Amino acid sequence: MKRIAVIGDISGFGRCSLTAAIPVISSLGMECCPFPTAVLSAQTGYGSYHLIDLTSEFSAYEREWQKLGYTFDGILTGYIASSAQADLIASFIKKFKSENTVLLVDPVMADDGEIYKTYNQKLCEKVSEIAKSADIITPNLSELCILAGVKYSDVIAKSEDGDYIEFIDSIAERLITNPLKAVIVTGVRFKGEIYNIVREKNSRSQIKSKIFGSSYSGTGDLFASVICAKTVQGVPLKTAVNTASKFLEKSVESAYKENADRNGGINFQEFLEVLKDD
Ligand code: PXL
Repeated sequence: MKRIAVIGDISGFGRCSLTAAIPVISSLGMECCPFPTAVLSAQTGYGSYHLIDLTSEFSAYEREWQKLGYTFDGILTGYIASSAQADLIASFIKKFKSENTVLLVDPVMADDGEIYKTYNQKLCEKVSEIAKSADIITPNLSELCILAGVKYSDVIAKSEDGDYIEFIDSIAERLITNPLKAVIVTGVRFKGEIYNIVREKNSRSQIKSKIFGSSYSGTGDLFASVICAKTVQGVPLKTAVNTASKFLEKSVESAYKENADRNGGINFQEFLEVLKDD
């Protein structure tokens, strides 16, 4: 059975990070091995939460995995609790990534032009370094801007231009340097629809979906989990993005129709079957 290590937090509420990755990867018939970076009572978008940073446990946890001698077909990284932990993750990747491992770095840092409450510039710089070692990255627009050193407000200022998608793609293209093979810019809003832009070395494609309400917690984590699992299965990237977009569209629509709180995430549990379509 294929095996994917997922480095991310476990949050009691928010349907994000590990509570998104475990069901997605498992439903696609793969073993999901969680490497928890933090435990939170709820994701940080909630007004109040309790956060247990697991940085001090990282090395002991990793040592036990080394003793087991397992290898991974995929490694997926997401929410990082501290800049010291980012260094440990970089070193984990060196130890556990083989030539055949798909490394997907979801550079979780920011949304709507604002970095997350528990992030700072130093951590963002380290996330950017880790992203350079990936095969695939899945930034949202805010994260793309941080990775490329571009001002978010300058990009948003162009959001009414006819060539907005091409403009964003040109920023993504600049990030493609060996070993990074693909940049997928997620959740770009343009002309009343939402786009996922797939930039590979010599090609671009985009998949659009309907917009339902605002941005919901966990969508980026669900998206990255689908792409990582499908890529490990050998599914072409564009097909994987198509499936992930359909899965998210249905899950967001269901949450929207329920009038659900954006912090609580989306109703993906109802649509895990959609993932098996291709
Ligand atoms: O979905 C990204 C994410 C993951 N984990 C935690 C978060 C967030 C975004 O706010 O707070 C704990």
